[in-house]
Amino acid sequence: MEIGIVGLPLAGKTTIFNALTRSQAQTAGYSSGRCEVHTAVVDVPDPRVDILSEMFHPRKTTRAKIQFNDISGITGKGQGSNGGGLDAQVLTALSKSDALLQVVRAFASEQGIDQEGIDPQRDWEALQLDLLISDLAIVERRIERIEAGMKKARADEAAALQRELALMRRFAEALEANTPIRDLDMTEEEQTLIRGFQFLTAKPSMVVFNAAENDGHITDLDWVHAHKQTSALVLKGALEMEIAQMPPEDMQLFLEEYGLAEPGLNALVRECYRLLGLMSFFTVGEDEVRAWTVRQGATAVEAAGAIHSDLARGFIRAEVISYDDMIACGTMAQARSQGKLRLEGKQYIVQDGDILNIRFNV
Ligand SMILES: Nc1nc2c(ncn2[C@@H]2O[C@H](COP(=O)(O)OP(=O)(O)OP(=O)(O)O)[C@@H](O)[C@H]2O)c(=O)[nH]1
Ligand SMILES: [Mg+2]
Repeated sequence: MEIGIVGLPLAGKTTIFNALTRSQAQTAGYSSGRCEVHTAVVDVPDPRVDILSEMFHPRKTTRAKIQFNDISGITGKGQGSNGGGLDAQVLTALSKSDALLQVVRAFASEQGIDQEGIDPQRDWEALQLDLLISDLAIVERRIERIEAGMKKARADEAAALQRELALMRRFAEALEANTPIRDLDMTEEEQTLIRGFQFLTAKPSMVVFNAAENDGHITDLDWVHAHKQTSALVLKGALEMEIAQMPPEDMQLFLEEYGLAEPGLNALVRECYRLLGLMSFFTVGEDEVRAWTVRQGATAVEAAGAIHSDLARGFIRAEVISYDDMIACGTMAQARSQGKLRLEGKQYIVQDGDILNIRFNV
């Protein structure tokens, strides 16, 4: 899973990337406006993994992971540094993202971009416009190609092209009215059809308002939540970066002092995970306690496949216990004697937090 961090120049993308990934990428004194990409993989914070690890004392504890890509180079002026649409490099980096983390400046900038003051809604809309324009260009090119292709298409092909044309025209109309593609109702067939296009406004989006340390007054986020597959939260980027770079002991003290249970970033990472429609199941044992990622609604055999293709191929049964039952029982032996371990078949729908043991034979 990859999340692309995007935003206008100097919105604090790299600051939030550093906080999320404990990296030390250079934050900007000024913006070059060029495309630069920083990449890092982070653990998904999950207290359940810590608790299971305390219970089983494994040699190794492995968390679920998400990759973040900090992508600069969107200008918010309807053009890249080359003057026409988004830079090819930016577009490539964005296209392979499964979701976008949109950073919006809500702090007073010292970089001379603040003549017009702090206006998160204005900045967010400027960012959306770049994404909308990029999608519209792809849609328009596709419409031209379909129209050309229809002239020489056989009857059976023509019907499929006709359907796609109708969908693309619907997208064009929506995008021209500033509506992101993810707001539209689509059938499953239509969703499959558009997957290859990697439309930017079709990607689930997490909007982060990067607020100043002494300022918590962004409260109205309804205008963001009005969009589908869109979440919003306020984060103090500079402060989070400081916290993330502290030694663990200092971090604990600092959080206590401010009455915080955990860094704000943890909630952000979890929310990204949810927005992507993902969940975790666990495997436990003396060797390893591990969180695995599957999409919500995955079956037992799909979960087995996430561990190893052999486990899916030779799947016999899954031994399943819910996280809560496991905690209540305390040990696997107790769970077994209390009959809390269930045997489930291939089609069992895995629940978030299930602990699985796959029986297989290859
Ligand atoms: N006061 C304050 N300053 C911040 C905050 N976040 C970022 N900054 C400052 O804003 C400037 C730009 O931050 P970056 O994180 O480099 O912004 P960026 O979006 O990565 O910039 P580009 O990559 O050039 O587009 C830096 O000087 C940061 O120190 C914040 O939450 N509060
Ligand atoms: Mg940057």
